[in-house]
Amino acid sequence: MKRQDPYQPQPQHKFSFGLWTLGNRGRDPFGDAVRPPISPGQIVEMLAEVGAWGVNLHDNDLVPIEASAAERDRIVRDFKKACAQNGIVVPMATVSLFFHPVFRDGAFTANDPEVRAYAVQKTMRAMDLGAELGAKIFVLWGGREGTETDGCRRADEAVKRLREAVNYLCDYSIQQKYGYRFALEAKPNEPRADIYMSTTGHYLGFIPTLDHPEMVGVNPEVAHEHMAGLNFMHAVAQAWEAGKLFHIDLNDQAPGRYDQDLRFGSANLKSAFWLVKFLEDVGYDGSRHFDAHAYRTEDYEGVKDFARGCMRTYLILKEKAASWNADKEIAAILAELSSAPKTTPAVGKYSKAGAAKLLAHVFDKDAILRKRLPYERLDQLTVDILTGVR
Ligand code: GCO
Ligand code: MN
Ligand code: MN
Repeated sequence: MKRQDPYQPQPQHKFSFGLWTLGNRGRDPFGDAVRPPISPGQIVEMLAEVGAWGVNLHDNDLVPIEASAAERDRIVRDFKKACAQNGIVVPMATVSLFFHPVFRDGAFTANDPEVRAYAVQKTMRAMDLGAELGAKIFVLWGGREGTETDGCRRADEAVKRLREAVNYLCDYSIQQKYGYRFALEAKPNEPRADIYMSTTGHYLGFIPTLDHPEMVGVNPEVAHEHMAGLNFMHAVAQAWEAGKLFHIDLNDQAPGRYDQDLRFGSANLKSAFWLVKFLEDVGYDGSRHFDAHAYRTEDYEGVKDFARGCMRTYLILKEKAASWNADKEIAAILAELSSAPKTTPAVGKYSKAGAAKLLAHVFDKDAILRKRLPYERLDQLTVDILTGVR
């Protein structure tokens, strides 16, 4: 009997891809498309074939920006049918506020009030579309919300405009009973020279200033934090700890490069491992969304290889994380790291009596220093597990 592939994706893994990811035609700033267009219905079929669970979309990935109401309804009807036939769900929707030239100076933060109003209207329509398809997460990525010259507006004015727009959209969701949770996606640059809200941490600071902070969280992306030279898992952990990890964009990226959108785990396997381990350890139960695309050298068979690779790598790393957690030597090191003499005063929450005790305690710094911190061994054990020799 053939053994079942342990890395075969299942619906409970919640792997999703954007229409724009499998549908990416390999265009870049220097060269034209290398793959022919493929319809949303065909992408959904492809997703089912490779074993994914969900498909996400921008409004205009599905409905052309100039479509009439009747065209829109027909397209949505056909797409819903394709999703149902292929057993694919739509967990997240988003809006393109970057592709059309009208957004050349941004959308919610643009200087032209007409552009700002149009951006809010376009987002409301994208929310209608997503709700019709069953999406409960709405991602806002401000790709054009930024500057080349900071002479164009005061940067705090941009924050105020962004707040006004997000507040408006939250109220729209409440009024329409859509039940959306918004996930704000940060990026430091590209396509603008500098984008406002450049990291997940910036958004975590912004969210508590909103009218409905409980409706708004973040959508951190591997590539975006790596472009800023940051540790992605740390950003994810802070979002998680704040109850704000509403969605996640998985891909890969070498720091200091252009926005690469590489297959998950293909550039920095070890960072990907710590990330997967974190998500699995804490029990994150949202989508594992891949916002990446195949190499420009691939055809559509290669696009499937790319999609399968993203999910396979995630599942391999999930298995490695389980091995890491079950490893006796690692467990012993971890236990040793946080041991301390019984006489150590607990800090905890401040009390007058506790503070007096703490102030009176004499710390033996030489004894503290004698304690070993075998991080070299710990990290090598991790490498052994990751490379399959342990
Ligand atoms: C990028 C972004 C986008 C967004 C998408 C969803 O670098 O282009 O990651 O792919 O995730 O627009 O809003
Ligand atoms: Mn990106
Ligand atoms: Mn993204």
